[in-house]
Amino acid sequence: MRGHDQDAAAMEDYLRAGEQRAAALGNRGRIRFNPDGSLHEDIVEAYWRCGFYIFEDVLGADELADIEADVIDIIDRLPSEQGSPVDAKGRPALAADCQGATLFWSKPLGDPFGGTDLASGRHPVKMSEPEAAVDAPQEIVYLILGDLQFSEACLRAYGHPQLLAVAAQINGEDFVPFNEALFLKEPGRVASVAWHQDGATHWDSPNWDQGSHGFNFMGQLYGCTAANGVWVVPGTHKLGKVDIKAMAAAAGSDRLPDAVPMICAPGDVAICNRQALHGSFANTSEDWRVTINFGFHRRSSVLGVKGGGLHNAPAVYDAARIAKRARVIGYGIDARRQRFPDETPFAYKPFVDDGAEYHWNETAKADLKDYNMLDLSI
Ligand SMILES: O=C(O)CCC(=O)C(=O)O
Repeated sequence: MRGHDQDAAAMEDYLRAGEQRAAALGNRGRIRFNPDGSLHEDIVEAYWRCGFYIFEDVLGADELADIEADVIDIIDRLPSEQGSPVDAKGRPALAADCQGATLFWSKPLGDPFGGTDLASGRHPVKMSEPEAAVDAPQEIVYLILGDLQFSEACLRAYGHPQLLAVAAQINGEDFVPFNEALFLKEPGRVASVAWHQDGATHWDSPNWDQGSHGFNFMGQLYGCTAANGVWVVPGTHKLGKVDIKAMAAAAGSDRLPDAVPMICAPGDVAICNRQALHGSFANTSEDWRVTINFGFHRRSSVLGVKGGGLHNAPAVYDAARIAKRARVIGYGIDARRQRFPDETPFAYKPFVDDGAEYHWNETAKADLKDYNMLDLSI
């Protein structure tokens, strides 16, 4: 049996080798558009080849400061323990009055999903669970769904004109929302996310292709490293469902040999195909990772499709449901316009076609409560 030190040394080698493989992929740089507004072909090629791309320097210093302030406030307002209606200061806890799924807890450095039937068993392999410090809390929040109702700064990032333009290029100008999440990867504490492919609905569709289950943007507040970041096995988004158990068995551990880390500086935003095999290790590093995660789909992947069950209740997604959920894009665009008036706001084609207008104000804020119960989860 391997000892703790051998595993730590093997992990260290794995991180360094992964960094080198990642650097060789040629899938990072600033967001670039051609004069006609199309996304630069080098980006399009690298995204579809690898299944992910790192957009550098997307969120500016002001925006990151806003997000940091909101994240600190969110953490401060978390329930004092799972199920508690109050935070550590005795105030009503964040999300205590929400009906939708919001806070996800795990034991420190644990793996809540790997090797279980949870989430339709899509995380078949248990990740290694390093020992946490004795003074670590019993459980910590590592993931918050529906986070735009708790953070205007995250809502404004959601309305980022260049990111929405990328979404229109990848998923079509009538693209639709998926969901939003905040991953809080506290150093020395926070759990792994076991290897998985997202997507539940279209794996066996006759017209399945490499983009059927959309993508997630992953904006980085503090940046991310090989040790605390998300790892991806490049190209797996093209392969259909891969045999994760067999891959881990062949590797002899959870260190899949072809995987690469998404390495980002503060303000970088990765785009990651949801079909790509990906996961993250328990954060035994000394660095925080805070990821502002938001995904988009092709309308054709969602309209008339029965989804849900993983993030919210199952339902058939009709045009009215999609339009209602897409109002959050409108709020994001307007919230951003108010904070960054010099930017040209994104024009979302479905709003232009319908003449729909959304204003970010107190009524809209109230309207965001539990908005994620309408997530378009496929
Ligand atoms: O941020 C992470 O650690 C995992 C992200 C992930 O699995 C996802 O967005 O699907």
